[in-house]
Amino acid sequence: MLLTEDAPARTQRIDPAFRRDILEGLAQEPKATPPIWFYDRRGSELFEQITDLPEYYPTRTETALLKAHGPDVARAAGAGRAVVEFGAGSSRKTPHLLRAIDPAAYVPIDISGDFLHDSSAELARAFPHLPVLPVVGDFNQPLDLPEEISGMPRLGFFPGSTIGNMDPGAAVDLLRAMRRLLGDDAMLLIGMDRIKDRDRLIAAYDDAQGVTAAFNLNLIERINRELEGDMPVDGFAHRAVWNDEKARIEMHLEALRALDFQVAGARFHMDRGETIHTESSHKYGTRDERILLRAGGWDPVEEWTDAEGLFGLVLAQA
Ligand code: AVJ
Repeated sequence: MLLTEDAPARTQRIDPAFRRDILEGLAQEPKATPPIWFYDRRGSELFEQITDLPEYYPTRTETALLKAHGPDVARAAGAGRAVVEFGAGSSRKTPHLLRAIDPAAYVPIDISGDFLHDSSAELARAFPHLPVLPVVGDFNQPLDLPEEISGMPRLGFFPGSTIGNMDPGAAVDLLRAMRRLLGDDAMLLIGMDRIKDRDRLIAAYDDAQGVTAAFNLNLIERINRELEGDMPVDGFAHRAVWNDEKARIEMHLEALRALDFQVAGARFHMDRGETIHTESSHKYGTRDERILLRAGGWDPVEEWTDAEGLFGLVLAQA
């Protein structure tokens, strides 16, 4: 064999936070892992594909709401704000908002530096007069906003129903942290997915083409590759269930037979039918949205929804 072949994957550095979260999550009863680890390169690509699926209504519904109601947001928020986007990633929704409200600066915050710098460069090209000031960081941890926007009133932007990934308690904590970070004269524009017909919800997380299944199962491949795991990919199936009591879609990886495997030198066993709970996506009713915001220190001032009431876009003030 030629020695000029690509370096083997095992020379890759182990991310200590990934290792810790996965080992703790698999040792837990019931097993559960945080959804942030879905988003390696492949996972991010699969998520982009999910947003285009016929069954996955949130992205296209929210994008249409932003297009239609950008001028309403501009009227309510006024010009000259600094827009601070939480979890900006590769957002294709942002241009609609920026075009409508003509902000003084744009601050995208994201944990993935690569993604952030690519998308910031693209936005800076599309809006040549707008200062684009990316911040690489985890918005669940304390962070600082750029000097350049000190003294400017802020508009927080938290689209995509990302808040749905959090349990209500953690969601309230995050809203309060945003309130503190953005200041007393801030506003917040947030997207929240509504409670609806359960078949419609389940289809959005268990699509006919199997893209969401591939997204969920990719976590196993990532664990095997990055944490020297030997989890059998064919031993697991994707499951999406509606937990009515907690008003959330849960994604699980279910063991199709009794499984024994190792991850980073630790041994694990799963019985047949046992699952790893990989994601929760909480849904909110129209009143629930407002209660959550108030609990988080924000007063709802206006909200917009589509004709079917699938998705809510809410503007709130500090
Ligand atoms: C990115 C958290 C908003 O919960 O709908 C999509 C992630 N998971 N399909 C969501 C997701 C499976 C998505 N969020």
